[in-house]
Amino acid sequence: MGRTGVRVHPEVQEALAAGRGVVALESTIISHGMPWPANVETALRVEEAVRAAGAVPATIAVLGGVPAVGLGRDELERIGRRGTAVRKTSCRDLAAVVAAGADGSTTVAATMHLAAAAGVEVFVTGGLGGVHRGGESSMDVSADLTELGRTRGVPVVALAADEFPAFFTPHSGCAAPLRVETPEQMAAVSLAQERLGLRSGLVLGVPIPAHLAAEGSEVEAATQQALAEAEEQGVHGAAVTPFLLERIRQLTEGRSLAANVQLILNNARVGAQLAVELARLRAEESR
Ligand code: PSU
Ligand code: MN
Repeated sequence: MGRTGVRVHPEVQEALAAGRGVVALESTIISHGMPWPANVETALRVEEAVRAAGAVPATIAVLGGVPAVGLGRDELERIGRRGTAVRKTSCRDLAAVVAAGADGSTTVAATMHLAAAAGVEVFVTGGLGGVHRGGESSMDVSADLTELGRTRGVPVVALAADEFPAFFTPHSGCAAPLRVETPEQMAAVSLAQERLGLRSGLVLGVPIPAHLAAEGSEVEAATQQALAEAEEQGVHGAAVTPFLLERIRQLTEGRSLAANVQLILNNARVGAQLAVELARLRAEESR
């Protein structure tokens, strides 16, 4: 364990030392985003997809108060089986979970923070936290966004699309400010950003593969219903997204979960390609 108090898995340590591509993965999606055992199966498949593309996966969580970068299979299993009994841990919760010696599943924000502390640059998720519908009155804005924008001006890029993708559909109605055609092009942007001394994160939005996209209809109707139920039942804050994901899964009879699994696998492949290219560019530069 290094000065940062973060435990880095030996395989991840070796990959970082050798300048290989490493992809960080969050764990709230495992504890709060999917039911057991689909959550553990998916986490293992995502790690496998990262390996198949030539990079090393580093799933991040807090285990008994120790932030861990890279989990063993038994550790993934522990987070997945305990599910929502594990504390969902965003940046604001991190210190308390560590001090309590508890287990915590890290959100995008907390995962990015720990990944950066360990020197892991590329991070893959299914869904980035954002501003909930009605956010103008609830002020519920995910710390994922503040953490990403810690230094201002986050380049927001869409992969081979003009629109920034939504979750279950490629169409959000919002134009993406920037576009790249390939993960390799994104690696070049990332390296240029660093060389320019711009220290903020970059977001690459990967559209859900066309054959999985639910255009409007089913998922949108389920989302509207789930949102109304959340409101009725007074669900708010950190509990909103887990509530919605589970309710939408029930209402679509599992079809939303199947799409969620596939889109994360696709994102993992893209992220791994990006990490491998970034490592290659760095190696080329240092020759
Ligand atoms: N969106 C999803 N699935 C998820 C999440 C978001 O489609 O599992 C999780 C991620 O871990 C994300 C977190 O970082 O929810 C955001 O939570 P909050 O809004 O409480 O910051
Ligand atoms: Mn939220």
